[in-house]
Amino acid sequence: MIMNYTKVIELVKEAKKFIDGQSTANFQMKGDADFVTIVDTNISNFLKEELHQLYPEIGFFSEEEDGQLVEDCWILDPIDGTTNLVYGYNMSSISLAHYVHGEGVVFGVVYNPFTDEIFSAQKGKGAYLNFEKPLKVSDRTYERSIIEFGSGSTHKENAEENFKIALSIFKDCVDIRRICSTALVLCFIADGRIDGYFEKIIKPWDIAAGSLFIEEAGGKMTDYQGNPIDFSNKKTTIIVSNGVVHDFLVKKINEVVG
Ligand code: LIP
Repeated sequence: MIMNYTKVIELVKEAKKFIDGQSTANFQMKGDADFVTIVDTNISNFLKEELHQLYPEIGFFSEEEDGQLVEDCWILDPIDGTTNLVYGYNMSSISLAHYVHGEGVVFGVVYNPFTDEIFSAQKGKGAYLNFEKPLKVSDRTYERSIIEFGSGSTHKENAEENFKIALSIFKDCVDIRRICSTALVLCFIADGRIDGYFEKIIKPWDIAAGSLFIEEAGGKMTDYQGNPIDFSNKKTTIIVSNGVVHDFLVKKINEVVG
């Protein structure tokens, strides 16, 4: 099948219209500290419909429905960083990947509607910011690194473990960041802005598109044990890095997790 990914990226950009002018008060709770906005639902419905019209044979696996990973499918997070959106923090993204069984993620786009930055990649063809700037991870060692971590706001039972790991890493690196849109975090690592990230529970739609940027930009992504990520697993642990600090993160995490 010949894919027109340029058209797909245009659709993702068009979805910004569902964010513009929305009140930050327009949201519902899915659970403790877990929000779903009308924006998530509208973007999900819009992209699902448009992509289905373009490619009816490609399946759909997204945050707002309880689907499964199928042989050939789109993996969508309509808004990654929903809490940020609800609070007007202006750090959220739309994340879309095309996954093909046996090949993995073959295309990804992450769009930050607040900065108009578009991160995109096709497997084996490099990853780019705004179609021009090639993405490349940093070469910083852990002593010079900045590390993001997911606090797990919807799983407070893991708070002690998460913050113990973060404290241990914080003492050895330059600083810790909390961007809080994992899709954007992966873009930032791929673009060399920060150097690593870990989170105890992450979903496939948060990381699918970004995983291709990490691969194309020379970084590394594994679970806490150092194994490759399985996108059919709806709750995986994750470590992403510039490659240089990966062993440091695996070691620090497993000293705590044991
Ligand atoms: C969120 C992430 C955030 C991560 C949370 C959550 P949502 O996604 O992007 O960075 O720490 O675990 O998954 O729910 O805003 O799409």
